[in-house]
Amino acid sequence: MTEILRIAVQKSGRLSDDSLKLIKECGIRFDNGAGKLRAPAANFPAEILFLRDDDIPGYVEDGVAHLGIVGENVAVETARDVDTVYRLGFSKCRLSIGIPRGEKYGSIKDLHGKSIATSYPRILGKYLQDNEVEAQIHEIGGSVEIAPSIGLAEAVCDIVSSGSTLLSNGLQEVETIFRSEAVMIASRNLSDTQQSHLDQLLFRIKSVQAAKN
Ligand code: PRT
Ligand code: ZN
Repeated sequence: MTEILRIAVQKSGRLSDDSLKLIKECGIRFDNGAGKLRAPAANFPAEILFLRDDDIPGYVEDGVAHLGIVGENVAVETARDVDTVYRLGFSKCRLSIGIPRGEKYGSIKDLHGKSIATSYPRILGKYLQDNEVEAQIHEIGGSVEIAPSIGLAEAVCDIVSSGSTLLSNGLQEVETIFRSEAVMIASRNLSDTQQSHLDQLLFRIKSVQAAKN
């Protein structure tokens, strides 16, 4: 059983730069040459794995990786058995409902009986259930915002940051159902040694963040 911490970060995408920056700011040196999928740390008992973000919670649950950095939206949607140990404050976004621009909207109840396209069926399903709204959820993997204009669904539920994607697809944001930021997740089966490496890492992250404020 290895005693180092395997830290899974997104290989390439919106989380990648800030995840690596954070690890470097914690004083951990590693060589992330192009195309590398794993990189041992030079001066900390850790190894960095570069993965697709959607795969990270599963790897952490299985203990293949011990820590991971993902959007909270992905952590919650995948519903894996992992602990969220720290909120990292970057990659902030929201999961919102969008409907065609110009359509009237009073409340979430207006979606009763409608169809909604999303890549987040679990988070959306719970929100609808909590609000006693019965709607049909169409799960699609991406390009969700196109769904209303091609007649696939009457509304969408997708990640929004600036709002320009909704706008350019003729949609208006009418309801935010979840607010997200990057989080650090951890396996529930860490050895005592790994837990003490994690405690040390969290201490460094807190120090880095305190220095910025
Ligand atoms: O390849 P891989 O599977 O690893 O990456 P990915 O394409 O699934 O994820 P990526 O890199 O797009 O996003 C990673 C994480 O960044 C997400 O899970 C969120 O937690 C966070 N994040 C922050 C965002 C955005 N902002 C964002 N704007 N994720 C996606 N978007 C997309 C959104 O889906 C929509 O299509 O950007 C569009 C909306 O942006 P605006 O600015 O036009 O509103
Ligand atoms: Zn992804």
